[in-house]
Amino acid sequence: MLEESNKISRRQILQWAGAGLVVNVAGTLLYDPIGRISMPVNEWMGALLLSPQPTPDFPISAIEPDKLIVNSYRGVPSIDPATFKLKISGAVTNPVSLDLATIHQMPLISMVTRLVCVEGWAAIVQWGGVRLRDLLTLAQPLPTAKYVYFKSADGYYESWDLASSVHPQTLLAYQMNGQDLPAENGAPLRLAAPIKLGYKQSKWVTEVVVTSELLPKRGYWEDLGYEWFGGL
Ligand SMILES: Nc1nc2c(c(=O)[nH]1)N[C@H]1C(S)=C(S)[C@@H](COP(=O)(O)O)O[C@H]1N2
Ligand SMILES: [Mo]
Repeated sequence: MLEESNKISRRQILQWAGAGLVVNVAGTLLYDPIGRISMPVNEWMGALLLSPQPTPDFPISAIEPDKLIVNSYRGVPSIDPATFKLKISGAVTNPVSLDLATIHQMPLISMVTRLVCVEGWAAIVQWGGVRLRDLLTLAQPLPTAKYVYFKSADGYYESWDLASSVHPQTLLAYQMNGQDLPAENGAPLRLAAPIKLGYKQSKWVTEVVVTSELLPKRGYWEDLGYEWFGGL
């Protein structure tokens, strides 16, 4: 499964190399074919190149359905999957609005990872969904892209750094423990990633907005005092 992402970034690196661009590990363009040191830091390419190693999967037999506690700050919003569209906009060259049929045609990634809530519980969960990086690639973030905002149908909101957003195990999931994602766990689409705490993993995501700046409203719990990065 993880082969796919390596292919994407390898292909992209080859394209950049073919264009004569030399990029260092931080994603700074060192020189262009004419030899000028010309371009500013390219956050999007840098994030793809620097994307951290995947964390190991648990075996499917390790899932803990009974340990997963539904944690929603204000109940379950109603969403009609037939008319649902995921919007990706902001600092991108190609804003998109995708229906669920389109998203379900994209490569389906499965992973078995641990969800950790700061309230003192954790559960090993199997998630199936699309990589956020594949969705972002469709929208083509601008070179200045640095953060990704998520808006949810219940009014919840979150912001992530770009590197975590393009991690190969950062999914917009639509399956959980081998079934369609239940409404209370965020259907039709929720964030799932083993690299961030539970509160970073927005359920009922309707909009993804790429930005170059961290905006004053950083996240529902963060604005009430929780730490922003929320890494694991
Ligand atoms: N939209 C939305 N997403 C959310 C929340 C929420 O209240 N609303 N709660 C967060 C918290 S604190 C946790 S621990 C996880 C819990 O996911 P679960 O309800 O599927 O167990 O969802 C996160 N995502
Ligand atoms: Mo949580």
